[in-house]
Amino acid sequence: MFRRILHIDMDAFFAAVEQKRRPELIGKAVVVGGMGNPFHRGVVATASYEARAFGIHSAMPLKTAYRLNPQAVFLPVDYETYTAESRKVKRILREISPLMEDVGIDEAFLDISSIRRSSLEISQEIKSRIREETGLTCSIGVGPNKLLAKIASDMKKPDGYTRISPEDVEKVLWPLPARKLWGVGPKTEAALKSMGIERVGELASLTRDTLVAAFGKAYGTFLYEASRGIDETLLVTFWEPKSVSRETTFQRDVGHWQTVAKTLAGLTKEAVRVLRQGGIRSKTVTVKVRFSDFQTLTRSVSLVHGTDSEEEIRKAAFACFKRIDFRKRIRLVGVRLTHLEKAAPISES
Ligand code: TTP
Ligand code: MG
Repeated sequence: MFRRILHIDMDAFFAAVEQKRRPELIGKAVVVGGMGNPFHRGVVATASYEARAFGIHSAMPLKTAYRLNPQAVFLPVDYETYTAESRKVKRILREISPLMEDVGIDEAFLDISSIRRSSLEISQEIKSRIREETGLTCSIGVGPNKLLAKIASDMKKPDGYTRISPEDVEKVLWPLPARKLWGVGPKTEAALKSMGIERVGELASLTRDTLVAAFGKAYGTFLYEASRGIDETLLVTFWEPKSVSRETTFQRDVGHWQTVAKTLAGLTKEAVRVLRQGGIRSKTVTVKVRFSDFQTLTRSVSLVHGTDSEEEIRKAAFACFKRIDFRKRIRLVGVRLTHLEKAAPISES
């Protein structure tokens, strides 16, 4: 079975955050870098797509950027604000799947192999949630591994969605310059050039022995496999969740017990899915209800053993729910699973 990996990369990240906080900059050439003064030293961290049209790009001296477009708006780098936005994005991603690898301030991998929805649907949900909660856009790549997902996210920008399947390797991967492979930097690029290799396809024409002789066993093997779209590396997840929760606010306050119960069952199912996907068990189930007058009640049940059984957790959730006096209309219902512990590792099936 193939894995399904997403790579999410924010569009013109620093510049987009600046445009969001100063909407008068939307549609304008914005250059973020250094102290934001093109007459002082410093390089471009990023440029809005409008500025890129003038040939301005990351790592270019601010002075050069100014020469290319003196009308551009130059702004200083404000890491604190970008980090805060980055955290919001990562939180959304972790809610979709706990198997998230945080790669940098504006990118992450997400393993969605065990989510029973299409990659497109999941990506649309990610995009709309990021847009709602941060006002920003991202591009998403889908592939059977990190290597191809990362290449895919870069193929259509901004706000793109690109899928590369294993059959596409020849058509999509081989025409690309070799440095597009994650792990091929300028040094390798130069070494390959001296061997007459510029494209991934040309790299793929070399034997494993040739590559190992030129680059050593580990890196030579990496190049051999990468040029064929092969990448078995797993996501590196550092995240230890403290709770998994799902809640929903009704469009209109609800007076029917059955409706709330049905919603609670759905939310519980969702929470259990996330739990299982992370290979986690929970020992405490809490249900939260908010009434139309905003009075909020929670009820908890502790289990003897940690569990990831949907039935057990649903029963616990309903035991909580039944302890809530249902005399007013309900505005919100939610379930939270806490006292988490690692289950035995899930096997790939
Ligand atoms: P990138 O994802 O490479 O660039 P980007 O998000 O600005 O644009 P794109 O739409 O092409 O993805 O980098 C993310 C952020 O990292 C970027 O907004 C600014 C910062 N950065 C630097 O500070 N210096 C650099 O040389 C690069 C490449 C990025
Ligand atoms: Mg980006």
